Amino acid sequence: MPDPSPAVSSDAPARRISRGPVIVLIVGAALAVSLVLLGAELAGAPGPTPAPSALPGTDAQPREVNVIMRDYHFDPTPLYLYPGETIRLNVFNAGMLPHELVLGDNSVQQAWTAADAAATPPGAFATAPPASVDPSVGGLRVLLGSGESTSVVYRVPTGQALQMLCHLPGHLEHGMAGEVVLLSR
Ligand SMILES: [Cu+2]
Repeated sequence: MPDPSPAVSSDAPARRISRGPVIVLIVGAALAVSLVLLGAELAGAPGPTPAPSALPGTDAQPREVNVIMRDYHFDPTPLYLYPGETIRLNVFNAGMLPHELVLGDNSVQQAWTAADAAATPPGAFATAPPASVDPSVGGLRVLLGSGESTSVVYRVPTGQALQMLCHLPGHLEHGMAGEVVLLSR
């Protein structure tokens, strides 16, 4: 009498095979999702990176440049600017802490380093006096609390190496420095 096991054994591989495509689909879907996420990451999809290929801004039509401040870094870095162009700098503080954006050359950075150090309150509950520098220092400085944003129109100077730094006490030491790359027109 023939054993009925062939029917069973032919059933078993069929079940095993039927699971195979499901696993392949799950792995495939996970791979597709991670490729999409990787693609978004590489393309800088969520906004802050201004395309270096954009045309220089003018007084009549400032170029929109977005910078997001996070806890201890600027996004994007490097920041691409054309010397002499006019930008509308939209700054958003997405960090939990207050942050400062100082855009300027070395003398501008030094002036704000000193001003912020002088304004630092001596105790935890002391109120900080507002930091300021002589208007002749130039440059650009934005100070924002967590979740705040602002937009400023700014003419990028020519012939200066620029940096984007946060001089609030301890922040630079934590790496809150952004590189500025000046593009040729
Ligand atoms: Cu900061």
